[in-house]
Amino acid sequence: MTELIPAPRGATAGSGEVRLTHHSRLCADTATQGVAHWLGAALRQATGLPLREGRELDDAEGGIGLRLDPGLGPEEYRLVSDGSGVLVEGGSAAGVFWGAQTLRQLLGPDAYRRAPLDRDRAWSVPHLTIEDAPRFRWRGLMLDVARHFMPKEGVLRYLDLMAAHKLNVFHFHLTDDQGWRIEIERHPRLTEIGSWRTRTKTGHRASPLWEDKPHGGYYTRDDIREIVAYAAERHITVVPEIDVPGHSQAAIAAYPELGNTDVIDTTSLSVWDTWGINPNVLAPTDNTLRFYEGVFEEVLELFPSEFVHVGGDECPKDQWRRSETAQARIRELGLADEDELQSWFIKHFDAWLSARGRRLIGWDEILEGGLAEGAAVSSWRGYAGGVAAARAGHDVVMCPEQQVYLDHRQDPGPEEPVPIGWVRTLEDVYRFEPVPPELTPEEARHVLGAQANLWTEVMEDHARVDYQAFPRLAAFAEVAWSTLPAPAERDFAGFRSRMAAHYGRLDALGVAYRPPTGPLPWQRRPGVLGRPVDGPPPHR
Ligand code: TNX
Repeated sequence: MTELIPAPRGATAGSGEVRLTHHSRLCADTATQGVAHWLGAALRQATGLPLREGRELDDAEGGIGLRLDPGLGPEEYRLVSDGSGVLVEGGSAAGVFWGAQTLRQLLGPDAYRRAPLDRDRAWSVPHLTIEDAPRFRWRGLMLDVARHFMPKEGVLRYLDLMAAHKLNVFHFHLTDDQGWRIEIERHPRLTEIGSWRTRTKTGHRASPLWEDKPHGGYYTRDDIREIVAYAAERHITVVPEIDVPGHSQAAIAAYPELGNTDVIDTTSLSVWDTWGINPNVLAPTDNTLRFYEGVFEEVLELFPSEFVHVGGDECPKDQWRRSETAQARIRELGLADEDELQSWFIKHFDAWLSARGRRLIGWDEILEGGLAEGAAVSSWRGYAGGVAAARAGHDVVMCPEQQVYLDHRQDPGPEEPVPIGWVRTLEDVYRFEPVPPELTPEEARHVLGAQANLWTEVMEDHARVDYQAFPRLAAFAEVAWSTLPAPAERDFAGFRSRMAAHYGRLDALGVAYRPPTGPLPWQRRPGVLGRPVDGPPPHR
């Protein structure tokens, strides 16, 4: 019952239990009313108990009480279940919310259902005390909704799944070569044209197979507002990503003047229908800068997050080398080469965002050619970028593809339905260490935390996303939240035995995870197309 994931810092078992009944109340102080609302709604639907809400904690006697304890750290909480009921205290509403997540786990898997299986069953929380706080303040999940669109309902569901795992940053990858997914009022063609493609490559880059069916969709401004508000109710920050200057073919298909028109006929480009690194990148012109300032202005209106992600990854420089316009810009700015031109492009948006009180974050390629002061880095090509950035005083989010790219297959077996060669097992994820040992304690303070990334080239629907995400996201959550020993000393067997209970929660939540024994018949997809198992990625 107390097989919690992620594992708490400390737990002391008592004897006895708190029974929740039709008389039990849910009482919260003013600062934690929002948490009480969330918890009440979740538990009422699962249990059928009325759990009447009140403001006076004394009224909670025998039930559930929530309140702030200013003596605790911002996301820290204490949960005490004893003869007087269950009391969850936190240093902030967020801390109480994470404590409420723990409480839900303590009630057993059926506490995750949307309707009671049996209205007469007993609900109880064992007597115990839990003291808990996260190791990192950035516990992220990136979802790529560009390669395969995930309708709004699915995104809200992922926010619920994140909350259940105490993850608190949703990195929303909204644009890419294969689709533009956010309505921008002043540039309507971005979604009119850029959100649909006529067909899709099935399998990975080298696959000869296609699905000849239009694919697309986008979020309206109100959809985005709803997603951001829903996340905020769950103490999750949404960090939007608009990828520039590479990964932009969908935008160029919509507005051909954004591309390198002196190198290719950009009017012939359509939203990309295959995977890989795309040569069609933005032109480094004033027109492009003004266009994207307009885009970011609307993005800032919708997303209150401190950080705004500008991508910056995988921007081939070939068109810039051949473009007279790009070369003229290099000369005019006195830059050494095309890498510095990319850096100039990113620095422009760094200054633009800083002037508006926000901070830029980008993939580690933004380090090449010099990084703007104050910018943060998502270190994806391994640790090196993150180490260099932290040493140079930049904040870092660690998301190396060698461990936390959940699009990579999770088992070398021939039945694995994922056409990507590299294997990242549940244990690999569990032994992921976000802070590289070579950093000094001072440098290590720049590691804001860790993030798992879900790129969706090979995940065409919900079930595929679930299959890739779980159970590995549970291991990742423990890495990001819990204070674990060094990778080699981590108790993976213990984690796996706690997972036995956690699979029950995931079942109740309807998560189509990869079963511990391997793919079920309907999950298999024969014909592995892609790079060989364990073949080295090209950039390592
Ligand atoms: C690299 S990670 C990419 C993505 C792909 C991913 C596939 C990053 C910044 N760029 O565009 O989807 O590999 O694993």
